Amino acid sequence: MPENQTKEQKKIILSGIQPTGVFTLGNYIGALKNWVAMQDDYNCAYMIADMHSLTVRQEPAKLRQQILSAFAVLLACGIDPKKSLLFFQSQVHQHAELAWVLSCNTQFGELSRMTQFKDKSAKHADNINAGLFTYPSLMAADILLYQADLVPVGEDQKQHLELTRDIANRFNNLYGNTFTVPEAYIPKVGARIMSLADPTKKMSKSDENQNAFVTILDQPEVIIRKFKRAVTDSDMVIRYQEGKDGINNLMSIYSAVTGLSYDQIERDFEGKGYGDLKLAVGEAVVEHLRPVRESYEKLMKDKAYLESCYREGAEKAASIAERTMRKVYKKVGFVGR
Ligand code: ATP
Ligand code: LTN
Repeated sequence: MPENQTKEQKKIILSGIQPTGVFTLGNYIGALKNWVAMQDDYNCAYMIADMHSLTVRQEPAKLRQQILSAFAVLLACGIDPKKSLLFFQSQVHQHAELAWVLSCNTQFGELSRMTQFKDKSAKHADNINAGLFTYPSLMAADILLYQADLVPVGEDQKQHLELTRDIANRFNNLYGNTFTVPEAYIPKVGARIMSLADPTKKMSKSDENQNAFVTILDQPEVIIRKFKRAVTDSDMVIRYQEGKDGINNLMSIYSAVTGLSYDQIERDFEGKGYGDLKLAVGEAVVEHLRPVRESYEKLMKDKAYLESCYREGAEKAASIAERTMRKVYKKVGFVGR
């Protein structure tokens, strides 16, 4: 990007993350690290998707703690509130407002085809609520409110993004040009970090098995222990190749945190065993996450600073969102407010 490109000319990025647990190394390598890296080249808006997390039953006191903690983690990872918009979804009322209008422009059949809805309703058969079903309309609102050009998401969210594009195009055709039609942005590195307990499954913060994931805030000894226990295979050679899911995963984590190529890692570990690799990965992850955890601990002690950041974030976000919302209400025929 040319250096003289102004803030106004940069493309707009929006992404969100649900505060449903402590963020994992998977969230960090697959999403947060890229969010931080994109701040200089794009106009970024990052959101704690607290409203989305209500689609699954949450305990209120715990949720509040997780939301605040998630905000501090994003700051600790390097999201800079001077460069990027950082806010809580629930503090910008336009999200709920636009979600309603968009849900009236989303078809039952479209929502029924969403694989996340099918998966989550199977998993939470006792609570298949309307929010779980209309979740993609709220996600579309998050994105379209900010006229985002690009949306960094993982594979699992691509279908929701396709639907967002369909909704935006439909609305634009029906009411005249209103929304930027966004594109998915799939970051190059760290696409999928796998579970340490079952390397054929994605590492996920809601996994019931605590040994399956490392969180950004785990203490060094916990990180080392979890890596020592990581499931591998019965082979002995450290090589990145098909069928060696456990070793491939360890190598991809090691590469993500050290910047070393697979070739280099294979050379460095020639003649060494799996135990050596596990320890080296554990130690590299500990060192990589140390400054994040230390900064997080400081931030959590300064509630006044956190509050000033999220208040300001919500205010700035609302002023952008309100511009879109006025346009939308006018287009659909409401009397202006
Ligand atoms: P949950 O367990 O609550 O479903 P999750 O840990 O799978 O959550 P999400 O909140 O769905 O994470 O995802 C947040 C972001 O982190 C998304 O951009 C997603 O692509 C990314 N992400 C999540 N897990 C991984 C992973 N294992 N590897 C790489 N990226 C990941
Ligand atoms: N559904 C996403 C979180 C999310 C999001 C968004 C991502 C909510 N709104 C808008 C990108 C853009 C998830 O569960 N990972």
